[in-house]
Amino acid sequence: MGILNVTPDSFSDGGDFFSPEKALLHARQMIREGAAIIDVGGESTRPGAAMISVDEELTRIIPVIEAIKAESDIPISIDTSKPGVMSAAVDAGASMINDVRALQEAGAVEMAVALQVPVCLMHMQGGPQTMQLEPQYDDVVLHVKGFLQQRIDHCIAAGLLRELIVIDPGFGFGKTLAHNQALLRGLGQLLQFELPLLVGVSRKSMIAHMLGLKVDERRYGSISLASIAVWQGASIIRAHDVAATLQAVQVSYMCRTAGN
Ligand code: 7PM
Repeated sequence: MGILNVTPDSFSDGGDFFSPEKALLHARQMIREGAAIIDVGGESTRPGAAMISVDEELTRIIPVIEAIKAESDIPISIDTSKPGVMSAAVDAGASMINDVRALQEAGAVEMAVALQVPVCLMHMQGGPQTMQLEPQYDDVVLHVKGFLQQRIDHCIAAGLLRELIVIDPGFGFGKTLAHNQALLRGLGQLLQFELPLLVGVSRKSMIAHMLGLKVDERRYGSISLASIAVWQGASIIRAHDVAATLQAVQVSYMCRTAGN
């Protein structure tokens, strides 16, 4: 899953793809490099980032979704928590919802049920404004599992088909380095849901906390973490550097699943 941020303030690509024209060029490159899904996001989830209106989010993402759709059949995922954005994005051609708030905003579950598209439910402790202040867990893997279980149950009870659900432990969302490391080591425990597991570690600050690298220096660490996640059973990797990440996760997957 290639990351296409259409925000003026995204932490790791500095809003490089903010104009629809630049976003389209970047989408084309990720498609050439082998992306299976393009994840289009118009709302920054950067810690402390300002909230934006539905209209502002739509102005950012709809032209980009339409432009990709006009020349490619690649599945487009919409990174949003707002029901109005989910609906407009799917109308414009998106075929998946990626919600870092796991459909907890008012009306979001109902909208996902109405749209009948795959949905990624991600764990986050606190909100984007506060999540990195002082994250705490007794057992982060158990906590994330419990949260995902609750959200899965809630969404299914509301009418979402189980086969449309993808889960994600939300690396970096209200987690310290030790929490992120424990989640990566225990990632296999999330396979108990028997749902596809999505992991996003690309350029994240956990790499900086281990190695002290700036955001544009985290490529090799990102690729290594992606490879570990696939080794642990992840089936979708959300990444900025598609070609390099794909090569790494393909060899990881092939070694993991090879017969002998
Ligand atoms: C600050 C912190 C800025 C985190 C940007 C980010 C994920 C996601 C993001 C993830 C899923 C980034 C993230 N991360 N969606 N959206 N899983 N499903 O690195 O880990 O782009 S935003």
